[in-house]
Amino acid sequence: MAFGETQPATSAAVSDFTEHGRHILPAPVDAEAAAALLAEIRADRSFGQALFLDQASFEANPQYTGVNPRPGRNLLDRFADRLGFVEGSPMVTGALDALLGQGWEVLNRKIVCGVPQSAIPGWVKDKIGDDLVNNLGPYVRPEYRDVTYFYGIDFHQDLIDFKDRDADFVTLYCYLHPVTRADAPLYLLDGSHALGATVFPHDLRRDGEAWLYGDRAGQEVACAQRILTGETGFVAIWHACTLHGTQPDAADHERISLRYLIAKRPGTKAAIDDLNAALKGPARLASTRLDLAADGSPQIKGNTVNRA
Ligand SMILES: O=C(O)CCC(=O)C(=O)O
Repeated sequence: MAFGETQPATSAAVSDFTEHGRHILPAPVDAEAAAALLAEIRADRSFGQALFLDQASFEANPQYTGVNPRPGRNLLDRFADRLGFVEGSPMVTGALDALLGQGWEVLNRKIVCGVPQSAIPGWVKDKIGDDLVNNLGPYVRPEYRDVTYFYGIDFHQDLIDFKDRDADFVTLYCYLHPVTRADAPLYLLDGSHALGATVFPHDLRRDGEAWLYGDRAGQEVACAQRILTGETGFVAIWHACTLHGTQPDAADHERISLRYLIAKRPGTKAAIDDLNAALKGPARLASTRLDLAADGSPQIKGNTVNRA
């Protein structure tokens, strides 16, 4: 899939990616269209406790994998004709053309919800504790798994879900309403992409306002933490090796965003290739994470981003 009309290359996207591993659009995309989409999503779904399984049903058959949106079960597909404000935005297509070359394709797109504490049943809170990846999919009723629900996620690279694949794709995130410090904004570590792909959980130490990030192979970079608060229609794009995460939503309402993964067309040459060739580490890994047991359940505690 491609977004349609392409635009002239935007070199700010490439220089931002080279230096920081991310590009933040200079202005929001159409905020009215974003708010209209949000209203339709909220009319379709209430993001309260009714999302969740009861404890007995969960315990009877815990499912830790296959709990995210997938083809045929993706609420955003219902709103496909409302996405022109992102997919047709010249700022978006220009940045993607510059980074990925023409003919890039959407690997997937979905709605992501930061669930507020008030909506999470006590038994779920007890279970997730200090887990690293609080994707609430396992605890959500199957019919609502057409959205990804988070209660925070530790610093990670989006390559985490793609073992044996090059970092030849980017993530695009769009806020559908204003996101303040209380609304689980993304925390992004500027320049962390430079070490290339490393295994989750990552080697991170706080150093004053910055983070020291190591690749466990002798290299270390100091990264500034950038908190992505933003207005309705705010869009950020980041490299698949850029560390980012969220703290639990502290507001009394959910945070709703759109998340796209967008890849270079196979066999083409683009700026992302030069960028990946200049990384100080690999652009792909055979094994991307160590935090899960064989059934997909979390087996490591000690979340870092919650201490940011
Ligand atoms: O929306 C969130 O809370 C986390 C999203 C995120 O980090 C991701 O989708 O990779």
